[in-house]
Amino acid sequence: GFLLNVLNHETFKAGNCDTGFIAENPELLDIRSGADEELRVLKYIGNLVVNEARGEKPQFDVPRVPAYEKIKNLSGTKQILDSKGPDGLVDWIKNEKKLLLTDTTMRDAHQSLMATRMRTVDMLKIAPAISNMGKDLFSLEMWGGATFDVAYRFLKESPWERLEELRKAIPNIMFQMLLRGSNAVGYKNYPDNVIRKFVKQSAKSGIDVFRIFDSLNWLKGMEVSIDEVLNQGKVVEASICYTGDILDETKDKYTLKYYVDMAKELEKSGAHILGIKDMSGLLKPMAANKLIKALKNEISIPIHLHTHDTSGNGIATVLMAAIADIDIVDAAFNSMSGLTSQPALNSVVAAMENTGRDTGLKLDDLQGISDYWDAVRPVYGNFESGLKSGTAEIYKYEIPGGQYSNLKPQVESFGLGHKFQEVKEMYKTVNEMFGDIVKVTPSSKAVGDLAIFMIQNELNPENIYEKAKDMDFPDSSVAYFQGMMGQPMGGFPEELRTLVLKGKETIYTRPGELLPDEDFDKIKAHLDKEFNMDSDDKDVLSYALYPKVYEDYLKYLENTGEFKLMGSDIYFHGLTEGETCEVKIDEGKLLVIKLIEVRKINDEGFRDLVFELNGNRRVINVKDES
Ligand code: 3PY
Ligand code: ZN
Repeated sequence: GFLLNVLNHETFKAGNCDTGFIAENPELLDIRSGADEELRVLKYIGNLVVNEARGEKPQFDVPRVPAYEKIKNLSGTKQILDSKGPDGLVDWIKNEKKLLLTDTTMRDAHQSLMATRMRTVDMLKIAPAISNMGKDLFSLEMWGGATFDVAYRFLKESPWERLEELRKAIPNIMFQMLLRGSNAVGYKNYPDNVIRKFVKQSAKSGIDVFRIFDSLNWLKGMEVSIDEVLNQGKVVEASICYTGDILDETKDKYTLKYYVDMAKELEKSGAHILGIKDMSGLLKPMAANKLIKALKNEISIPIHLHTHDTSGNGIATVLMAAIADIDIVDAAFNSMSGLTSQPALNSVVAAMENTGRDTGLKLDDLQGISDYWDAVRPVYGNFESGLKSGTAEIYKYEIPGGQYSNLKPQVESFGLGHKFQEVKEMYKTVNEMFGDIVKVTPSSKAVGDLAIFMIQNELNPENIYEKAKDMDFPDSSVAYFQGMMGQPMGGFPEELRTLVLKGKETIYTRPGELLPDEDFDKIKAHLDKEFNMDSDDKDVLSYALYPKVYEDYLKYLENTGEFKLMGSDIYFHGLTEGETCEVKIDEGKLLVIKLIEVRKINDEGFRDLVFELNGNRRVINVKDES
């Protein structure tokens, strides 16, 4: 690479270099920013063109950052928290008449609409505008949930870098994450020292508000994370996961009393804010009004509502909660809202204008940001679920928004695409077989995986005990019945537990009490040796949470490259013949790439691709996998 860099350098070509030339141009010695890096980019695009996009590339609008006036000394909820601490922040919330808003676009909205695929570049570009025009937002939910894992697994980028870069770009609005209690940002319980280290590092990297939940509403599963967030001096938003329907008097499991009792327990645990996490959008408008009113009478900490718009009733739920004096609600910029995502933020702002609970946010400003996301979204179209309208059947199926957008591809990957409706019916059936449980990551995954397994093997609640006697159940079913996701209210159904576990034991204590501490020094030594790196706490944590995913990510960077600055239209769709694009490979390093021609496949199954790169002709060959 080095020689090519030098040979291609303008000064060298012009014959103007003396012995100081290399010393003055040290970047030429940097292999990763040289011709090797250029080749990696061409290979990445070439592979997309030949093997994925297959010449069909839609036309995309360029997402435009709206014009705004830079405000000097921007100050927002972040400064309130930093100067007054969580208790001071709580006092401030209590004195606010405004309906406070959290924007979820950079976390739950894309998790629920486009399988969590939004890339950091698309967030960073709009971040300064959000910092200015969204300065009166309560918080931005922009991390946690599935975003951690998907960043490494599918986007090949670091979630930590996303957090830290956004933090720099938005210094004034609180950052909020979704933390799955003892499951952190994963699908299983982790040792306590992993949970504590993860919380500590997340706080250090920029998270202010931790929305903590347990997938079975089991308080013990939240204890360690709550305690560690308190240790870090950050905001504990302890959450109840809402399921069922408190308006239905014939149901006696998830009643108003159940939620009020849990809220009181969470307040006692030291929570600064109570979260109501309506992950599937089951909280009907009148139920929201009733629930918030009751909670307002029984607890004194502020309340923050999170819902999904799957039924189409989301805005009504938000407004009925506002009437009942909810303090904070979640919403997403309009172009990223609705359906399995959150209710529409701009519309909520409009609805509250000139009322006692006016949000103080400016609609014109918000429109500019929404327009930006509107242009970003089509690039991710392949990851959308195809749901076109709100659906009231969600009240029957009780599938979380984030899972809904993933379930279809998951079902398709088993070759059961034509049986999606049956899988949804089976999801409901499995929930009943489990004894009607709270369904949210990871308990929802246990239900979903078993539903698919049952359809796949033609099982039903009647024949399963005979027919599946010798079958290995999905890992998530086994983990669930082993008690590794915690304890469900009402216990495990005995016959099903025995069938699934086949002699394995169930634990009835907190898994963290039994799991041995993670050996972080050992992980560091392993990473440093295997990957020739000087790993830091973030690397070590990523490995502790997802060893295989993290190693695959590191190997990908080594073997294929890092394309985090490449525009998403190119990253997902490549180029068509005759098209030119600019690819940033480093700050201030731009490649202008034109795809001239895709040649016919040769006898070895390769195709030559002719590019022009910064004006120079380059031919690479790519194996055609079709
Ligand atoms: C998550 O855990 O990622 C969720 O969004 C659950 O609703
Ligand atoms: Zn959600």
